[in-house]
Amino acid sequence: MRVLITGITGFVGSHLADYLLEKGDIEIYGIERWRSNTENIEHIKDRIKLIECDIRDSSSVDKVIKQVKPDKIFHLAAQSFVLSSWHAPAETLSTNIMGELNLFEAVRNSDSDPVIQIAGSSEEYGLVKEDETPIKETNQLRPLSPYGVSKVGQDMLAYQYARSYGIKAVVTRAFNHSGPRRGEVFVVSNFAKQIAEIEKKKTDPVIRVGNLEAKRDFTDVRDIVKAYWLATEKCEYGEVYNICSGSCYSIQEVLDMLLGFSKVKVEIKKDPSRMRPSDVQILLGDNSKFCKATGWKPEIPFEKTAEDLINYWREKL
Ligand code: A2R
Repeated sequence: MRVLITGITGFVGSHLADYLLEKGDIEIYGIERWRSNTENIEHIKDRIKLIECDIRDSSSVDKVIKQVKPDKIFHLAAQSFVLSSWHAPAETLSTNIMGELNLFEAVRNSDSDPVIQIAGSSEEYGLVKEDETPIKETNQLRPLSPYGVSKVGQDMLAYQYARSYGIKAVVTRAFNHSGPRRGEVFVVSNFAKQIAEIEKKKTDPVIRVGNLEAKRDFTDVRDIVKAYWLATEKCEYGEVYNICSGSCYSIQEVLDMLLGFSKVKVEIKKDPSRMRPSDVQILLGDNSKFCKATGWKPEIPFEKTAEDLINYWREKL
């Protein structure tokens, strides 16, 4: 089987490649840009094939599809950070929506008929009312960030291409996920890195934080990539599935958990630059549709994810 992973140099893409290599019998192709940081895939570089491609460039996406002839595509490439989307809304919308459009058009104009997993997000739900949790796939989408809007666009495009052209797209709406290699701009990883830096006396014992009240539903990235694989094996094309643990922690609780793995004494300081113009207060998902379709259930407790992440930063620093 030939699998193409867009975004293979990223957090989820690199874990997915690890998982598929372990499964065996799969040829793995990934795209990279000339300025991609390939640190996350350094350990597997001789076991995968990388092709240069920017998903915003339709002709290079065309070439990749014609060259690889994939049986499955995991479309993970994206401007993935919510906070950046406020500063770069046009880039977020164009990378995420136009990138997917380029991929679908390339598949449509080729002889390949791959199953395509599209990485949607819980951010699509945005404003969620008290009586709407745990959130089901049928919940109204009220995105509260340019990133959320871009993911709604990706989601709708997948639906339309599945219905109009029979593209075998499955949309996964993953809730928060974390683990080793998570980019330092993401909250859990950022706290873990700050703690590791304080332990190594690289900075003053002060942790800078944004909104600590927000509640999020966390899953380990290693469980998430298994779910993405199952989505391509067992889910219905043109359908959308929540992927989440079904329980949630406030960001304050996450910070306390991380601090519990360390002996440092710290001061907590609010940093206004980490606050968003509008924030989603609670994202707690209902994963029953996906679990029923695939038999998946998350196996790694969040305490383990948090501990592995802090150890990752200790080693990296
Ligand atoms: O920045 P790079 O060159 O290392 O590649 C990133 C890739 N990417 C692109 N690839 C091709 N053309 C582009 N214009 C382009 N822009 C970004 O997407 C990297 O390999 C990946 C993003 O990785 P992370 O930021 O670590 O995101 P993560 O957490 O792995 O998210 C995967 C998917 C995304 O669709 C998120 O929006 C969703 O899951 O949550």
